[in-house]
Amino acid sequence: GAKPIPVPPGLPFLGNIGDIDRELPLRSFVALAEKYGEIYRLNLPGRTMVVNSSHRLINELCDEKRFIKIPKGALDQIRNGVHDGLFTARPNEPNWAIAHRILMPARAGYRAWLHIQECDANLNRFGPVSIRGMFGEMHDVATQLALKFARHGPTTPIAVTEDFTRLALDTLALCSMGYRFNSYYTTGLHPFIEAMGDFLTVSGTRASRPMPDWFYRAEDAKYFQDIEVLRKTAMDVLRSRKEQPNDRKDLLNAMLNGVDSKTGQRMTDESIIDNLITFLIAGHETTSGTLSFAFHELMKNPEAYRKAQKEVDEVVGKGPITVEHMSKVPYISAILRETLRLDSPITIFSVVPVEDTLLAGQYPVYKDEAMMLFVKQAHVDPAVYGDDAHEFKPERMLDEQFHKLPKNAWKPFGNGARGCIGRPFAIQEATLAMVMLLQNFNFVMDDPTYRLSLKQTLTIKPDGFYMRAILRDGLT
Ligand code: MNH
Repeated sequence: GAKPIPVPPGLPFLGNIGDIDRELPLRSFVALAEKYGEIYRLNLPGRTMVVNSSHRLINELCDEKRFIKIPKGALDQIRNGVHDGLFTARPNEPNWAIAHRILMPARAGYRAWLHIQECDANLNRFGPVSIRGMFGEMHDVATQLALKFARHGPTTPIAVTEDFTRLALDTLALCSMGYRFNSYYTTGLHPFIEAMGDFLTVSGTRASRPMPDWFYRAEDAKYFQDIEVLRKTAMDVLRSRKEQPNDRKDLLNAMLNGVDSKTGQRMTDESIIDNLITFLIAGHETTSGTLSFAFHELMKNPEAYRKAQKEVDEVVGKGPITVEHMSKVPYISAILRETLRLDSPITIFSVVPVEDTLLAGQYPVYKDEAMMLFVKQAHVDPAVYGDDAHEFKPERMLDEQFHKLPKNAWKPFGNGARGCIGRPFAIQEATLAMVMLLQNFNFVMDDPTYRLSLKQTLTIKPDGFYMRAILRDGLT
């Protein structure tokens, strides 16, 4: 029979809005899950959301016939800048399907690609572009990071997350459109990066403004100016590529030259610009957060650190790192998977039921109501990961164990057709960075008493996490 979904007691009119920490919403979602269990509903002004934290509910919500993605909250606000780009498109927006077919790997490999080998050379694609082919440019940017660490010497604290954000942004811009931000060689941030950061922050706050819109006139003026900066930069890159075509195997050429297999249509300039900006938005914080958390886990787990460095020394040694090495470091891959389980940078994403329905055969939920998939919490469900679910154990993510996980038990990249399109890109970039850094440096925590604290924007990342990098025997 039907069972009511628990609702934390709230205030009249404001509902549960006061139950959500404005700085770190994650903290509240975890606390409420611990108190109310695998499912609870929050009443917010003008809408409700149902927060799901167990594997069995997440598994059900991954059924794309019953539940679809409709961007809400911050994601809906991001549409002000990138419209129906891949990340923010609503169901049935034709530009999504066209871009998806042009940029997704061929159907045959698609399922395997989503669930199995990230580093399989044949499946490892971004539409017509092979991720392998991007290795050289990824290596170029990773080398700039290593050089900076070496320049710093062993005593300067490294702002870990900031430097990985530079890596992620520079890598994306270079590999997707041949553009160099040169973040390791400038003091301030590139105007595009500055504008993007502010645009994302305000997209987040705009989604839950306590005051009426006229109160935020100045903030909005700046917000729409920032959007202009983003679009103008992308438009300039597109225009110069059209004026001087080249045969780079990058995402911009894939979008410019791609023809949709189903409709025969090409992507419009608007849609190309939307998606160029989308790749930078969707790909930089997530990849940077993953690397930051991975190193934090290594600092806290010396045994795993030792094994990782040993693997790098045995597989790569002191010589140059090549693309072939990327699929030969199973322990590093497992570290990234385990990091994405415990520290998923995207902690939560949402879908809506296509019609009124019951969850787990008992909880009534409504058409178009936000169903939150709280994957970070489901990733520690003892029903799947056991009593040591909270412990960092890369061994459980080695291929053999990883492929035996129940369906939808590991969802850091989202789900189905709306799942991450940049996954092999991110994995190759993160693997390379880890291998290069472990090969060349010994890392220590700058403050050995540091306890993880989190910063939340669209994603989460460590706050105030500093390491120091000690060269092992000169850069290779
Ligand atoms: Mn990525 C969608 C996580 C790296 C481009 N990405 C998603 C979603 C998650 C996600 C979760 C689904 C969001 C939702 O359902 O609302 N992404 C990640 C993580 C990493 C990542 C954890 C790194 C680690 N993503 C990247 C990179 C790129 C990228 C790198 C670009 C090169 N992601 C996307 C795009 C989408 C997406 C584009 C939207 C896909 C679609 O809906 O068609």
